Amino acid sequence: MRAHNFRCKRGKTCKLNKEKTPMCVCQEPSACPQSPWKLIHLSFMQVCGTDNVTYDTSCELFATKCNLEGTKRGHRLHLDYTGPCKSPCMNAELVQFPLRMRDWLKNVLLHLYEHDSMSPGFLIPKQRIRVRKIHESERRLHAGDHPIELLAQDFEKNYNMYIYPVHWQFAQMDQHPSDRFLSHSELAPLRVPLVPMEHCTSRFFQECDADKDKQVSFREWTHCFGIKDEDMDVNLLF
Ligand SMILES: [Ca+2]
Ligand SMILES: [Ca+2]
Repeated sequence: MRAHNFRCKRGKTCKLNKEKTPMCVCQEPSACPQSPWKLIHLSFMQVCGTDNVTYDTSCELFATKCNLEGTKRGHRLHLDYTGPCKSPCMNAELVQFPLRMRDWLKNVLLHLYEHDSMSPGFLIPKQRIRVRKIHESERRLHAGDHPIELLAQDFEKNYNMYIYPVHWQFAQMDQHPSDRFLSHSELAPLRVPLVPMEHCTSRFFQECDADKDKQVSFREWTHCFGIKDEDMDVNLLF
């Protein structure tokens, strides 16, 4: 293989050995290209790792992970979100997280439904029928920044409206592969829209993984959002 079309995975860099054969070796974090912003003290390139350490660039994070290969710390280290690490998630915020997220999921679906009514293509027919029921309900809590008490109250009163959104989000993410388990990388796309609450996202999903097998099963997911066992329905995933 020629050196110029040889690619290494993140955290590794290409070196030629004595036989002039290219090989991938761990990159030295200090050899990562410097963020151009560092000079003016901005944090656009910074990322926060699951170890709650701010890295100047994602290159530094992946190089660090590579150098820790085979260790527990290395195995656990992933890119958590872009930007410097936020303050740790407090217990009181953690309790609020599923309430806010449940409400947010419901509103995402309702928005999709409204767009879909104007120009179809956002939802498949089965989904449209399910969301129509939520949309038609007179009692729905309108999108907005509601106090936690109101969100908790609404969940009790209108519990049925939240069942499908929780299923829908699971199915959206469970695609690589579709095995009814969410891996860390399947959960990753959810971090982006959750920016304002992101400092609780990791802790929430860590605690969601009740049996600590590093995957969030369908059951663990629905439990985390307060969906009862009898309302878990694999048919809603399609
Ligand atoms: Ca999966
Ligand atoms: Ca699990």
